[in-house]
Amino acid sequence: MKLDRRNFLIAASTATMATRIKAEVIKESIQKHGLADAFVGDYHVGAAVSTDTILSEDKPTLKLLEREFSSITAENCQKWEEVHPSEDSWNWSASDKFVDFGEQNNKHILGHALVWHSQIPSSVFQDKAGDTVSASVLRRRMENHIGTLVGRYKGRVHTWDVVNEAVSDDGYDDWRPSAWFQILGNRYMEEAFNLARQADPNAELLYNDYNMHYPQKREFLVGVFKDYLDRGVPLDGVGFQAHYMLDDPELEQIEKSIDAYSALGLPIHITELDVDVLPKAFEYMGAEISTNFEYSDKLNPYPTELPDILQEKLASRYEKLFGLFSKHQDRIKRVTLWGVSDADSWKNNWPVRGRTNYPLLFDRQLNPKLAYTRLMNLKR
Ligand code: 9MR
Repeated sequence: MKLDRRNFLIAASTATMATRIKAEVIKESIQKHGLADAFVGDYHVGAAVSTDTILSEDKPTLKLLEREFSSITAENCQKWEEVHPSEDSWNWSASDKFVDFGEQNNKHILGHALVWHSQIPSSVFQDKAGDTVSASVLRRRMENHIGTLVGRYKGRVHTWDVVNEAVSDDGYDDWRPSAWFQILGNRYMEEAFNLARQADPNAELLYNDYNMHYPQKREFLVGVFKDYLDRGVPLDGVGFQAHYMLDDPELEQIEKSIDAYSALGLPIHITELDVDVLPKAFEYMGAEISTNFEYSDKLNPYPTELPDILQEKLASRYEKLFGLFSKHQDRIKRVTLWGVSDADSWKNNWPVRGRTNYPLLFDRQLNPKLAYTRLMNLKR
């Protein structure tokens, strides 16, 4: 066909119409059936919710959460320094709203994180003179914190990340030498689980950590968990944070860890999934937030948009990850993304501040990315 002006206009408007119809079909199917609906037979699909989303009542993000996810995690608002900034003060505003939102929308609600070495006032570990507190004082403070926080949401928060990141980054085969460990010894962890169980006997209690695919970490934690289960420490499941890169870790490594932990009879929760698409700033692959690298343009190659080829790589990575999770759906209870859209991901600032990263399933305008469509297609 000769492409004169008239034919060109007809062809162009047909093409535009086709694109529009396609976009509308996708939009409609998204609105009726979100991601969590698509995976309903396999596991919960969740997202972390920021304090800002909750406090500013960010309608578009909340609507998207309602539609797409069946589970929500408190990204920051229940961390010690936010919810319990000093010994006698509690800040419930964001945390209460978060739980209310979850209940109103019938979500599976995740509390995060009761005992962690990070995001906790240093005064928790000190007396008024600034000296390190005794074990009994710290134990009392932990008791008060867990009892008050878990107690407040008894029967409402379904699952708690009880202890977060207790393993050392040095060799991954021993306890992290945190203030918790130094003052209470390794029993601080089981005490935290016992206290959480006392505060809400029906809540599900998890251990949560990054790099759960590392063999040394796996071996160390499998030993700890076996001992807990033998002695009746109330550990109900294992959280893999899953802060991944496009090509690291390999699926095989992740699968070995799924096998190892679930062989103990413990269900697995994928708790903080995201996929970093930017150049690696350094070899360390954890999520210890005190490490940070200096910004350079070389480390921030896509400040305005992600090239198609990487969009494709990201989609394929997500497809493979969810494929693996669904293969093990009898052992995996939940897959939670660490954030809703690329705009609110911590990955824009870690391990290098001020980069533009694209780690999640929704773009900065809250539109579904190619990775989202691929995941929906897995279930069509
Ligand atoms: O995403 C969280 C970010 O907004 C906070 O600034 C940071 C420090 O509180 O924590 C981030 O979430 C972390 C989570 O609580 C535990 N695992 C690692 C996550 C990424 O650092």
